[in-house]
Amino acid sequence: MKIGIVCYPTHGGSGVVATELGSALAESGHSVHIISYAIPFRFESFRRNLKYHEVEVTAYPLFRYPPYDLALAGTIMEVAQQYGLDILHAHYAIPHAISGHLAREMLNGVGTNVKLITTLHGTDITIIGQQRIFQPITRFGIRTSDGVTSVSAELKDRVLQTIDCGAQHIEVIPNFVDTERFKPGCCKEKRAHLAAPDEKIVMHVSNFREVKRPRDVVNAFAQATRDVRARLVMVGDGPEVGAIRELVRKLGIEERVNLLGTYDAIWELLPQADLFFLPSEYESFGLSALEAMACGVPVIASNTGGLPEVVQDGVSGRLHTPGDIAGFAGSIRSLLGDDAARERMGAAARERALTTYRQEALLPVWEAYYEKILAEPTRA
Ligand code: GMT
Repeated sequence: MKIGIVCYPTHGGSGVVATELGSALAESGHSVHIISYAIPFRFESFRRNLKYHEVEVTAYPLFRYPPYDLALAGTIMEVAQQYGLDILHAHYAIPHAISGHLAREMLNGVGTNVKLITTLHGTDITIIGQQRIFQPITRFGIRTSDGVTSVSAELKDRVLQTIDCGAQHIEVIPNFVDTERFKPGCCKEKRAHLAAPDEKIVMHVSNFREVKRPRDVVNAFAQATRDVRARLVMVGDGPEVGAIRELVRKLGIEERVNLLGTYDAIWELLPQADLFFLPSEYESFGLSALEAMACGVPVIASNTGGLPEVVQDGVSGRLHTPGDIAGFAGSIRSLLGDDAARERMGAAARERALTTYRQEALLPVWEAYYEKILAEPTRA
């Protein structure tokens, strides 16, 4: 198949999922075209069948807001025509589904019949889709897509509650993980750079937005480890970083917290962790938790959104209500002090990643879904 994939290039789960799906499809022989406004951070260039097309957004004095959505629609149209795309897979409803729809409309009658599939990743529904002005356009993007997928069952239910679009129109296809790259025991030499040999490592990876509740990460860690040799490793960057630095200083735990900033090869760091901690307000899925699980690391996370579908409470980790600092601290403390329980949960986490979320198992699911949509009449 000839497949176009539209995504955000920035650090965030949707870009990772889109890029890794594109790479895996190219690897299995499809011709894949990634369309974005910058090279996505996990994009591996120089691969046969995998091309990157940049959306050029031109500034012009008349445009106070350069029309990215239109530049994207134009780029999609060009790529679809030049390479005869069968499928356009938009990751994120706004504006990607809308630009995809516009491109498909423009292509109508030019001999190219491209099918539009939209994958919903969560924030397109929970945050953007909830803003009054974006609601009708999100609904429109979903309704006019030939196929719509959701990364978790919880997100699908949420969409059905807010958007009248028909349950049969949305397929749940969970995110996958490359279990060859994300695996226990990788890159052991990195550990010495993160912590002393007798220190336990609690790791958090995110884009430090409020929805990730990074302050809760610090507060719960501080509460849990007052008399425990442990280090908090926080990876990523984002709007809350300044506040986190300040909080770490206020709590007097600077010596036990590493704020690493952005680190792309995250599969090198995750296996060094004793616990992974993600106390988000909401996660439609929680890809970083799955990546930690694939590395054999137990996860302490919140019990909202799609997280309980990924992390089984008491088996591969422990879940608590968002904001329950005492609950999170209790789990961190008890697991850091119980090597056997941590080992058991880590093994269960790896097993879950292998049995339910392995890239090789989910790639054929995507291929079958594309085939199904190709066989159906266009929705627009
Ligand atoms: O969570 C973020 O800040 C990024 C966001 C995105 O759109 O890239 O992630 C969403 O999509 C990921 C991949 O499907 C999911 O693993 C994340 O849970 C989801 N984030 C939220 O729902 C807050």
